[in-house]
Amino acid sequence: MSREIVKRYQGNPILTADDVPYPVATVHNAGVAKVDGRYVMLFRSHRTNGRSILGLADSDDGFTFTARPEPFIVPSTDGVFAEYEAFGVEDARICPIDGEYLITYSAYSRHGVRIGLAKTRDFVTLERVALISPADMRNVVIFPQKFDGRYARLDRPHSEICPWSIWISYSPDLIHWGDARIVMRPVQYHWDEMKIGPGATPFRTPRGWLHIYHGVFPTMDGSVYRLGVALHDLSDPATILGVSDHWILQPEDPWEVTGYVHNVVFTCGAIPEDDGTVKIYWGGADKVMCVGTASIDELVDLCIKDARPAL
Ligand code: M1P
Repeated sequence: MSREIVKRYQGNPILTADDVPYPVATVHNAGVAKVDGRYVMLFRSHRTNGRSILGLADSDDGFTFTARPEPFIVPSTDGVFAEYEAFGVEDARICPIDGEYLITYSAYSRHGVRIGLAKTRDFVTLERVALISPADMRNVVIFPQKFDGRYARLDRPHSEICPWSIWISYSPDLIHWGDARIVMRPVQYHWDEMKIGPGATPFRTPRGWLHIYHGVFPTMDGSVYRLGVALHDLSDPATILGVSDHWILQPEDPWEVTGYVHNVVFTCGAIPEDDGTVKIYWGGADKVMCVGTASIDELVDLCIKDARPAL
């Protein structure tokens, strides 16, 4: 089924460690933006010490990417960012809003993992804004629109009582976040029963905000990471209109089944196109980058016509 919903690009994988002109062991989990008609990919790479950095690659068509000569985001050496990024920066998401690009990323240190926020206008210079979560938070995506004057984000706190669910919170200034509530939980004995997490930056459709997320199922052979899809109300993103009962993509190609971490497809970016399709980008087995296309209408239909409970 997943092969029919997301059509894999025949040239996958589209970017690997061999394509990067500095030493890295992996290329995966990239945020993607369309900038003046060109595609910019902000990909994660493990260095050979196991810690991660973020690099850039550019493309005219969204399929063929060329990596830039230097990494774009490496652990900071300044002040509070240096303290909380010492173990690496991971899994960036890009949100285009108000003429600039907000970048959320996981910041790792001996204090745990939390979310950093940076911004750029041109993907040449970068300004770090703030660390915007406490520890034990990964996978934050910001909606590319304000709601009643506030920014909104999907985030992924974790607790023993309610493991790895998707929450929403709001901010007047991108720095201070609150008014948090849960919007979506894993479903017991379902393909996403172990954990779920925000994936690609949500994008607007006539019927709602489409959010492609990841869900994890535990097996005797390790965890399987798949992608699913949820639809949020256009004016109130805390309201979920539907979550597809089915996954839309699962590890099938050899570079998704075997790699740095086996059986993983993991998205941080998707680009809606004018022809009614969306390009979905995913890391394969935490080692390579892949892309596929899907019909936006079909994804929305899946959320509405064959839904599982959100909570
Ligand atoms: O190895 C699979 C993924 O595991 C983590 O994702 P999550 O926190 O949602 O379980 C992350 O380390 C992610 O980068 C990785 O792809």
